[in-house]
Amino acid sequence: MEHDDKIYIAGHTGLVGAAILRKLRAEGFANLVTRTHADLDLTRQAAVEGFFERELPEYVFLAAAKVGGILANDTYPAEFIGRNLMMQTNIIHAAQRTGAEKLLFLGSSCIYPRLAPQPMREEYLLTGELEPTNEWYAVAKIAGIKMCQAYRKQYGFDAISCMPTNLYGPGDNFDLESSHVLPALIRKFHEAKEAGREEVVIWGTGGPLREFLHVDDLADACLFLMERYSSPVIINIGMGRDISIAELAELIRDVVGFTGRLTFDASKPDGTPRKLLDVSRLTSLGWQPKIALREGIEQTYAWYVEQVAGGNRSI
Ligand code: GFB
Repeated sequence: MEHDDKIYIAGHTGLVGAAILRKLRAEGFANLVTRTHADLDLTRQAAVEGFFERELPEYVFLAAAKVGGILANDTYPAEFIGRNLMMQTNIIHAAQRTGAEKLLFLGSSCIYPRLAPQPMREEYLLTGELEPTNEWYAVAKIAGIKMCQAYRKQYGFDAISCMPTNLYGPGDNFDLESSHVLPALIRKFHEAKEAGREEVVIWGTGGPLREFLHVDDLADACLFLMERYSSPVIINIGMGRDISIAELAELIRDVVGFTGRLTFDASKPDGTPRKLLDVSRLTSLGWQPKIALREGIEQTYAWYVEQVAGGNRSI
């Protein structure tokens, strides 16, 4: 990518899109195109095609998606499969039709089989049953990966797909019903500390293991791959190590400074027991994450207190 190439970031207000936008600006890319949901409904094919025909972006980061934590996925299956299929299909098709140079599509570690051998290698995709709580999102994302591979095969379109692990960082969703575990626990511990409550409830048994990558590291990896990677083969992006939910809760409790007790609500779903990525393919290309988990949680908590808990934003 040259600094004056036109780059479209789809989903620039979300956790990942905002981080990619920050990284592109920091690297001096000046010809960046974004559209809010109000300006461009990505589920409307005609609107998306009109936008691509007018703007003719050369590079596309497809970070727009309907995302959420385990409860949101389990509660809104139609939205997770429908909206994601519509948005990604419209963007991939329009980008190819209007001659875009390259497109990066974002998959997720949660679309691998529920009981895939750990750590999960890219070739394990589609080798087993999906996790029931988010199979709808998973099928949509798998379709997006297949569409990128098909458009490369038939049209020679340089579309690549990456598979990020669980992400967190500034700009995350802190709504307690729809968010992922890390932001949810930051908010729960903060509010319990501020209110002087004695207890914080953690969903599930605390036993599942999860890998967490700071979203700024993900953005760095996305630019790295857009510049250097061109293949139909998907590529994992992660930290290469995981932590139990119970250990994560203890870590966040310590960072926030909550002194009460934790209780585990086993009536809530645990989800996949483990989904650690094998990151050797990306490591062999020369990329490494830079932000350690505790440092990333401390930075995210500081952002949350300033931007969200401080009342500067509704959540
Ligand atoms: O982050 P999370 O919602 O999604 O849940 P997944 C991870 C684990 O944390 C589960 C537990 O075992 C939850 O039960 N957990 C404990 C909590 N307390 C909480 C809480 O207060 N809120 C939440 N949300 N979880 C998602 C997929 O799976 O991974 C999505 O459903 C997406 O599609 C995402 O791909 C990356 O990691 O289980």
